[in-house]
Amino acid sequence: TVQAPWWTRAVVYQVYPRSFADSDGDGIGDLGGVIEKLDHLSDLGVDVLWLSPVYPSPQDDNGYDISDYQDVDPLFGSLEQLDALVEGLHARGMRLVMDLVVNHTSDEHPWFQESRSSPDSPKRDWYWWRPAREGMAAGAPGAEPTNWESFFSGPAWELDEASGEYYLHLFSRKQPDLNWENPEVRQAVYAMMRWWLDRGVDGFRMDVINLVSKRVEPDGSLHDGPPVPGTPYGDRSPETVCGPRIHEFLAEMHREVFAGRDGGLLTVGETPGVTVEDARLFTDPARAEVDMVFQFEHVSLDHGPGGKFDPRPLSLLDLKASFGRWQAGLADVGWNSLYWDNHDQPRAVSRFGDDSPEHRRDSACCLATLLHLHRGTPYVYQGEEIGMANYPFTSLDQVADIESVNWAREALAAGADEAAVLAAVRHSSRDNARTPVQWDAGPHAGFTSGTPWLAVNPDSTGWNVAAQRDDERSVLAHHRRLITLRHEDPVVSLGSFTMLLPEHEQVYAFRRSLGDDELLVVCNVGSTPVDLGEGLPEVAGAALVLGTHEPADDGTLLRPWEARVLRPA
Ligand code: TEU
Repeated sequence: TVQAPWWTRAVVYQVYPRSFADSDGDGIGDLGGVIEKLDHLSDLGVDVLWLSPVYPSPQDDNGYDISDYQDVDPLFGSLEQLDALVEGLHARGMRLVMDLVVNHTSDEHPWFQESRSSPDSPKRDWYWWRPAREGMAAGAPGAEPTNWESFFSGPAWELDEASGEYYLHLFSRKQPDLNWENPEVRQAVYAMMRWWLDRGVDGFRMDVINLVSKRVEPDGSLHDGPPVPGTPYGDRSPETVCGPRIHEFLAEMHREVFAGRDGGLLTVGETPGVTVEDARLFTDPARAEVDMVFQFEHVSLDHGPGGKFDPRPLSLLDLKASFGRWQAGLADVGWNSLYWDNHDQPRAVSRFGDDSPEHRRDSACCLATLLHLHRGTPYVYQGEEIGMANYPFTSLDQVADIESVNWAREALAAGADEAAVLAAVRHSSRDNARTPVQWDAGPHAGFTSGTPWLAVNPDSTGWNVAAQRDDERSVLAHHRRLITLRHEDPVVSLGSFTMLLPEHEQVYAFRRSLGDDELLVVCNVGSTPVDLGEGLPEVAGAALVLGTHEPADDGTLLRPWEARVLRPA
């Protein structure tokens, strides 16, 4: 039998460096700050650090707009500090995964500058340049080459006055899309990746990697998407998500970059819009593409018809049906990654839990238990391990993220009510995840000695790492126990998954089995008690392996947000 890969037992921790820890007092987190906090990560027990981008960047999208792939932005430190970070992690038995953002560069990257310089530039074809729509004057409303909307509001095409042509940017206009159809582009990306691996990093989290293959005709034409009601745009997804050459490109990348290197590496593709069927292909080891992908289904269930800024309540039945399908779909082939939070999502305890003082600790622990006991590799986003919550924004001026800022501007311009716009931003903004990590109860939560670039959550006096470090009942201690359990118990890492009580409106329950061994997980996903009654007879008499409420009751009554991991008698 083949030995299971190391990452089936691993837990990954994401650092968003701008908001993690500031070592030089400029109010922006940096590599020095990450290095100072490495013991926090080893105490927590995580195996891998995924570092969001630290490369030179104009910071239009907080570093996801890269102007040099092979250096570190002075804002964050230096290449020497990056080397020191790798060394510090390796010395503690952890690995470093870098963010790889190659669907697009910054418009200030020399490749784009050269591409833009002239239609005859040898790099013109490294990006997506297209003339205005046939029969229309460049710059006229609706003359964009296709009807796609950008992720950050407005059309996905920007007119370059000098040449009269448009370039494609699925994200901000300062993030032009690279043309992966051009083999020179792909080889330049692979060479850059090899350079980082040779330097000692242990893998990549690949930003929107399933968008790199667009559906393009042999003559170079791209297609409009079907109209999106209530907007002037068409749906770009069928034209850009998991395009015709995506598996070819990832297999090529694997051959060119990863083949022949040792098995200590980790690759995870960020793949919005991916289906279970696509994910099986991406993560089937026999196909050699990537180890796992981030899917977005469970974090879209509370989006209304108007998208993420039009939220609706989450239905637990939908959540269970979704996770259940992903667990089943990748049971025999492929692998799941498991997450609630990252730098793009509102805080899980506020979104899926209950962040009122009464239930915050318990719901944060319950959600963590639920996630970490699934089959797959769990990802913990900075601050999640202490139950950090959404920020109580009271004004749009407090928001910095380009996605929220652009969306709010457009909504207000279209006549939306200001209070409603603020409420949507408060609920859904990515800045909820980007407020500084709360290290202690001191000024600016110990994040910086200067003025933080984004305000610290006022709840930091009560909710911080220092207050939780030695408290066995804390959210932090609970995460430590969950991580240890995954390391030590093969049922957690490798056991099969069976959903139980799929129709129960408040209980999330499942079984994990490996050989003769079995774990039963029962979670009360609600702020009122619930009695399991006759629903799961195995609960009575089962031994508690790990729970949110100890000492546990061995009856069938679950307290609000109580989660139990049980070993049936
Ligand atoms: O995100 C891609 C993505 O699909 C979304 O999560 C998106 O950012 C947005 O939140 C949609 O509502 C990745 C990065 O994680 C994100 O921070 C970047 O802004 C984006 O790509 C562009 O690089």
